[in-house]
Amino acid sequence: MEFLIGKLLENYLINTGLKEVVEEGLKDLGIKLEDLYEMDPDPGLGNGGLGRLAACFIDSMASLDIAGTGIGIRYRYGLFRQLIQNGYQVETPDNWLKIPNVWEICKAEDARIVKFGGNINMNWGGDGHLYVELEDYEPVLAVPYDIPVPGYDSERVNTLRLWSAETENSGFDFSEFSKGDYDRAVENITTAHSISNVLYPDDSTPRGKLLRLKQEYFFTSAGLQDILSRYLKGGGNIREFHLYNAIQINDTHPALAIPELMRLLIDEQGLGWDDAWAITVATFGYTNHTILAEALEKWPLDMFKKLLPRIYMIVEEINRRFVAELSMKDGYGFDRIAKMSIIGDGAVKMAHLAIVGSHSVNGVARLHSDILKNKELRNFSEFYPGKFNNKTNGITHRRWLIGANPELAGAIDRTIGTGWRKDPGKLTELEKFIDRGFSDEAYAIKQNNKERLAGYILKTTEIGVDKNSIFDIQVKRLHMYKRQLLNIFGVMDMYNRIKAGNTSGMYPRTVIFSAKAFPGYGLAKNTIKLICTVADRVNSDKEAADFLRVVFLPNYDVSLAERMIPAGDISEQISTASKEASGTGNMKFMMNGAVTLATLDGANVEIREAVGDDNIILFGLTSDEVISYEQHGGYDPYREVRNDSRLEAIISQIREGYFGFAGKNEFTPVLDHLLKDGDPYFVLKDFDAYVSARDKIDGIYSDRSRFSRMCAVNIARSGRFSSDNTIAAYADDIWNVKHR
Ligand code: 26V
Repeated sequence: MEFLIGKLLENYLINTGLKEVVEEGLKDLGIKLEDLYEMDPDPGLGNGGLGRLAACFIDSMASLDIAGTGIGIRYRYGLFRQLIQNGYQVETPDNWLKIPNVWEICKAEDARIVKFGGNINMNWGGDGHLYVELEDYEPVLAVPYDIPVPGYDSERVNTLRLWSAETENSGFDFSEFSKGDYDRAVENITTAHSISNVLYPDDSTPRGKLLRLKQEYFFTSAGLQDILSRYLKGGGNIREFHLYNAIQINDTHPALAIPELMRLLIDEQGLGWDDAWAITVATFGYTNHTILAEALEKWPLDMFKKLLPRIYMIVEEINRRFVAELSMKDGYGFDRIAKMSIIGDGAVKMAHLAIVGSHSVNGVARLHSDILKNKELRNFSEFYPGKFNNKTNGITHRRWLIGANPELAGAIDRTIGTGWRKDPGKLTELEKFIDRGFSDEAYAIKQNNKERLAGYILKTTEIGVDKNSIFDIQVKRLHMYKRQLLNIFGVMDMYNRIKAGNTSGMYPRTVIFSAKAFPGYGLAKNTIKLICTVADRVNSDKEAADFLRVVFLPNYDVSLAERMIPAGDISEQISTASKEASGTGNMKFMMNGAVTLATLDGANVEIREAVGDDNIILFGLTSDEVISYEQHGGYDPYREVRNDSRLEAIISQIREGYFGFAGKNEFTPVLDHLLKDGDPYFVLKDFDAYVSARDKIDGIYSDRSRFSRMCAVNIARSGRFSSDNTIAAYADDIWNVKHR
């Protein structure tokens, strides 16, 4: 449901190998390629890591010569544009299609009808087959727009097919128009269009929820109809569908594809249930991207039934058979079955549907997959041994190294040749050159990138920063579990030390944040305001100028990530252990030679394994410790504060407005979260360890050769996090498809 593809022109030039020739040609015309890049829109058709992962994956599939299509929605408005006004996040629409998108091709001839609502008409044919038809439904026309996805140094060009919601026969109601009701005359058009209007509308209201469910069925139904009809047109035998088609569902957002394929096989192709089910399960794989309970999709039964009556019938039957199967086995009593049921507590549980309807269920980093298997989804992994597996995420080195950091890519070419561009595993060949000039060269390049970022910071925020300070960067969605709050607490402590004249061993530091908060997530927005408030105070204090600068860059998106990541010295990956499924920003920073400051969470665990304890800075509770606290009702944050005078100072400073605030009790939400609500993400508990880890960095950074060596080791060992490896593993283990 999300593809956060970023700007395309440069990616196209890199993958087709045309960059140099185009650059030369444009030079003759007096045009700079960079100026063209500026004009290319950055389609924000995703929220964060999940959507960006999908974009890296389609790049890797094309580059590994795997025939594959990305299926999504052509949102009229992408994720909101974020402004920061007086320290507050303000959301404005991202009207990215204002200028026509030159990279898309409308394939009107491939349009499909998606049916909502209606009544079911059933009758038994003389052949013993139950014929089911939908009547009086609301038809919505799904029109595909294709975006080409060329592989790197490959003949293959795959497709990202994004569906737009429109109406059949223009949808204009002439009789209403003639009666003079002009609003009614276009009502159908407006209702249909609203389906592909915006990415993830707020689903906290019943109306918003319904719209999201509509979006999910809209693109899965259109996508599945498309896949099936192409297969049949190409002469495929329906009973061998699963041998030639693999469908990977990216989180549960497209999980309706499972009952939709059942519907198509049974109602339209005339297959019996058992055959259809065998084909369906063999076709689907499901990737889980989070264990946070609030992000697990559950649809209220009445809404589901009304919007998708035939799909609901099929889900009920899938569940009936699943529950019957469970009850045949020893050890599956009423309680356990109730917990595993697809339908329960008045809702359809999409994760359960996805697990039952797929032959593979994977997490996105080893730790995450282990937690799924042994804890969150234990009931299922015991019932389906062998279904559960891990596929650690990856990133495309083409965008995140070759594209985002051309100077570093050039230095790597000069050091080990260009073979790594096609096979990023070869980056390990850098290892023997680290102490023979490569680490110095990479350090110098980082300084240039920092200088460029400093220019951007000055231009956008009017804050002057020093490229010789440590660039300590945290960029990702704003979420309490990601703990931007821990970072800003560390900053406040550093500031207090400066004010107390206690600066021995302190190295100048620029702490940089960028993050969007979900519009309805009050605590996250309160955290942004706190960061901006602290930044204002620190940056306007001459006494702090030599040691500390704090920057919040507005509107984090793929393009801003490409500017920031190559300029990072320290990559902040500080989520509460067990909460971040994988993280992929951590890999992007590593590949660009930043040192990770990390908890043992998500893929940080595997980054540590790759670089060794000497080349990463670890701190904080482990996931086992966090889980154990959670099982014993948490811990006492008040005690933590009482025992640490630094925390006491910070908490009372925030409360009393020492850093400034607009109104009284401005930061009550954050303070209540930490104290009254028991600090569910262990910010106060990990504070001491975090501050010590940051102090340790000061010592390391001031030893320039040691630090640049660490950075170079990170670059050299980052190849294993190329999404080419991840995709090769999906292809081998789940899709059973050959690749380059
Ligand atoms: C769920 C919902 C439900 C309500 C509407 C908004 C919304 C938005 C997103 C989600 C699913 C969130 C899952 C997710 O984004 N997981 C991230 O996936 C990344 C790629 O695997 C991974 O690196 C991150 O650690 C993980 O948080």
